Amino acid sequence: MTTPIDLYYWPTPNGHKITILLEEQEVPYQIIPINISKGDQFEADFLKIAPNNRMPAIVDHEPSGGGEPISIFESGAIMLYLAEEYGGFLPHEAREKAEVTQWLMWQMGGLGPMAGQAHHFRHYAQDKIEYAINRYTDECNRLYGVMDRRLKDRDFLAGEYSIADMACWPWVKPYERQGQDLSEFPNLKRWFETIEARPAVVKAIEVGKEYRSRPEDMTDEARQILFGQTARK
Ligand SMILES: N[C@@H](CCC(=O)N[C@@H](CS)C(=O)NCC(=O)O)C(=O)O
Repeated sequence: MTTPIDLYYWPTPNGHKITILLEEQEVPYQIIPINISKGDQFEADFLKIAPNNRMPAIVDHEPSGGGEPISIFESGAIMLYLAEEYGGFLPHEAREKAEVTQWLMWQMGGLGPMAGQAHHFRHYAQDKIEYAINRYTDECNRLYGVMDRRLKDRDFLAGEYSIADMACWPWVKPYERQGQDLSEFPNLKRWFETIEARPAVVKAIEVGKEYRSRPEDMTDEARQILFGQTARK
């Protein structure tokens, strides 16, 4: 590969998934920061790649089949593409592959959205709505329980360390902000600490550290950009 993958990125759990995979694969990439608090996700050039105005997204300038660059949005689709194109962390055999893809989809459709809402109502919402806080904190707790039971008799969520683990791990990382206590989930805690210690993961989490900000520091302008979105504007 002579041209690195373009990674449209901001240091959030969905962004971390992709830096973790690229670091594990040792695939060269360059970061293109998408400052979601400033509205970079609405720039016309970015929307051509990511019409849902969300990062992460990638452009692979040298796909193995040749031809035009391939652009991809949605972190799960990006992980599947990178694993298939650059190897590792996704088995080829149908049964083993299905194990991984179901846990990847579980993260995409369950853990990510629910934990995201827990973060929102616990930390970003200015009105502290008890029903919403309890609803998403409890749902996170249930999902952590699903992972904990799954990890009772295995090291990783689906066979060997895979893109399913890499997708879930960044969403467990801010567990305290989701109102969770890992000591309630001993198998999940072991899994979490094992992955946390991997050199590629340590490196991946450092990427874009300088851009990180805390919910408490969010400006009114950023709040409007992130939480004032409708189809009309
Ligand atoms: N399902 C998408 C979710 C991506 C997503 O929600 N990204 C957030 C940051 S974690 C974002 O770009 N937000 C910008 C916005 O809300 O306008 C994925 O997994 O890629």
